[in-house]
Amino acid sequence: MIITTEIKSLVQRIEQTQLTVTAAQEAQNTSDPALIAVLNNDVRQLVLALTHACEADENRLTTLTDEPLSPYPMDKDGYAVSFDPLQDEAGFVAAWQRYGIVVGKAILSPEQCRETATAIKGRFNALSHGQCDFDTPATWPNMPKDANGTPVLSRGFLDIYHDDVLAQIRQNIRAYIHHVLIWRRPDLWTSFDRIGVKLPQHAESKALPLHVDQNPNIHPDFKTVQGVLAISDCPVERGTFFGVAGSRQYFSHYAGMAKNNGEYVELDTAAPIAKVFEANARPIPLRAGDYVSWDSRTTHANTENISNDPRMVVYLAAGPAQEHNQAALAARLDAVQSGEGSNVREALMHASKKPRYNDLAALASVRQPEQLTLLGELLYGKQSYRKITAAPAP
Ligand SMILES: O=C(O)CCC(=O)C(=O)O
Repeated sequence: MIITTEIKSLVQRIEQTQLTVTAAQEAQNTSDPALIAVLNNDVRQLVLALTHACEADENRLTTLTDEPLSPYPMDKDGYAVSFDPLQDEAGFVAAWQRYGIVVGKAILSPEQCRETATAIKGRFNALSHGQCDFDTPATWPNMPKDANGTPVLSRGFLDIYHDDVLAQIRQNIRAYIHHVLIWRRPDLWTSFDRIGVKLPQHAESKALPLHVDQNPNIHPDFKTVQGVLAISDCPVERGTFFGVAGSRQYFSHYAGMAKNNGEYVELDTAAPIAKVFEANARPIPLRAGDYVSWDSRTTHANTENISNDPRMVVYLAAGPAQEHNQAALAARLDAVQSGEGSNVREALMHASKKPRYNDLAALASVRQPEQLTLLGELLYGKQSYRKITAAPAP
């Protein structure tokens, strides 16, 4: 086990202080240096406590093989069962090990979900100079497009990769703990990925086909994790994650389906294994604030939005920090600087293809600068974990 009483109380303190810092920033548009120092000190203590706990941890997670495929559990309301790793670490870890999928509980509070939804709608609205709005279908033909005529929203992806609204989620302390329990190490980088929006019954809100985002001919073993954080409830009809629990044990079947060296491999529906995947694929409906992570070897897709409300999610993940890899580090810092999304696997930059919408000037004009905490700076690669683990206690 990794979560100790000390870790729980540090997380609680960090959450409390973070709330106070945010309230002060909103009220006075300035940060209180004394509070920031308290926050940073607690983050340092947390990273150290997690380092010790992970070193002492005997639980080397392995992929369970030869298990019959069984669906991820649902609650009585038809939503995926979610686990709070601070309250039920064993349940969280057992779900991950068994299904290669786990849903974290209430990573964002209802208030944080509301603020995030408002911010996402606001950025979209600002990009279109007030001409296009999620909630008014008559305005959708005014969707912002780049010089090539490519819309900012396509196939359920909103091509915004860098903004404070994403930073606040990436440095969320509960998301961090969720990732530490999956990777069994505290020195992580956040992925740089997009926002997901499926407008109600829109042509760009169709289901994705079953696929994996890891090429077994290039990376045959456990390599990356992906995830979707629900900003509003995602019942099946609004569009939600759709996955085959436990399917990572059959990942090697994709070797013959990969058409090139890219990481996206679509399921060949004529392959014998396709019947197994199709029979076991299930929607994973998410409550607002819940967060599903999956091993990238898992067969997955998403469902169409046939409801009357927009699906709003954030694509989120983390993986081991590659601080020794100068090229990866430079790619990340460049991306933060330019606001561009791209696909650099070693740098945890997760655009599946070149982003379709490329008006970086328009994106920059609506971008709210990231207010990173110490944890955020570590997760972005702007500070090194080595400085924390090597420093003598203050
Ligand atoms: O939107 C989702 O729930 C899943 C999207 C997906 O298939 C992916 O990110 O690879």
